[in-house]
Amino acid sequence: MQTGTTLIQFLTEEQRKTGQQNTDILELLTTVTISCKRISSAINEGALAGVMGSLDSENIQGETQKKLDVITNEIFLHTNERSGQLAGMASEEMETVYDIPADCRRGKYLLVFDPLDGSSNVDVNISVGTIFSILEHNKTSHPVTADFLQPGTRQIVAGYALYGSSTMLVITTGHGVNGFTLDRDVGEFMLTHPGMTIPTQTKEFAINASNQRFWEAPVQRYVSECVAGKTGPRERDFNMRWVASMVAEVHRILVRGGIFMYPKDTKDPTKAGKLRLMYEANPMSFIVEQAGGVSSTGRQRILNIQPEGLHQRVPVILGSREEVERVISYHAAN
Ligand code: AHM
Ligand code: MG
Repeated sequence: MQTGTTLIQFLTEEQRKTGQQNTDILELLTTVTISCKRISSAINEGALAGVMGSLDSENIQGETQKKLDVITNEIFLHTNERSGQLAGMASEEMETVYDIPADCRRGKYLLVFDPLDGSSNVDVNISVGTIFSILEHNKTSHPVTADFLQPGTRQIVAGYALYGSSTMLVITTGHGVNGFTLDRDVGEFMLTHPGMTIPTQTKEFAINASNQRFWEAPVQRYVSECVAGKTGPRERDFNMRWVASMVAEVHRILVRGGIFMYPKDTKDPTKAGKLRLMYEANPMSFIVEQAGGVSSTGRQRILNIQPEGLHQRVPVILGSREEVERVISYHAAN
């Protein structure tokens, strides 16, 4: 009988092969995956569970919170605080760091997450996701914000769950990228997409074109050349997609290639970009690089950025190597 490989079986075997045995991380990832399964159930029930719609509250970024933003944040906090492996957590939905309650065993890791990315899509039944990143906290002190502000190169694990037509979990521990699909009958994420790699070339780009008038010259040039297609300098036609769920866009790029851009623009000069470094750009950049892609602000490798704040925003240009390198070269030439 073909039984398949569960996520934890796969990671145990990966640790054996790489000689990096670490049962603490496996325990932590077990509770992270339980959180994602719980979120998947809440999203699947949708209106039946009375979880759709917005609240009157705003999060730290001044964005209206969806009921599910708050519910999924609570699920992530309260499932993972009992893992025994965490010193603290930080999330898109909380202004400050979350200390592990006194009655829970503490550990040496920090968990940073966006519990419901793309939440503007949730009421219209379009894919959303959860993004997470695990960092080390090798101190006995209770973590403060400064302990979280580690560059993306220091991530131990990064992953996302995609709540789409099926629920998937895609993860890297620094040894490539592997995808798992939730088998609801047995309640486990099963290996379905081993060794995911991003094709180096692509004919598909993703950007919110309604911001075009605010883009900088290098992005204007790149997109206008794509749109010109066969008749322009690229001499081939491109296709465009925009889901407005970064998890869904990155997943599409991992499966069939592409370039995703949320670049720096002049729409709000106080913001360096829209997406957040710690729990969106860094984990996705770790995954993209591990799959053979490139991730940059246009001027700097995202993983090298020294964070200055938990909710810092950065421009994001990621995906197929040849296209992202072209956009970087347009920035350099500017
Ligand atoms: P969120 O975390 O508040 O959902 O915001 C992040 C999302 C990304 O998933 C997506 O790429 C982007 O915002 C879409 O922004 P826009 O609505 O400007 O197109
Ligand atoms: Mg988000």
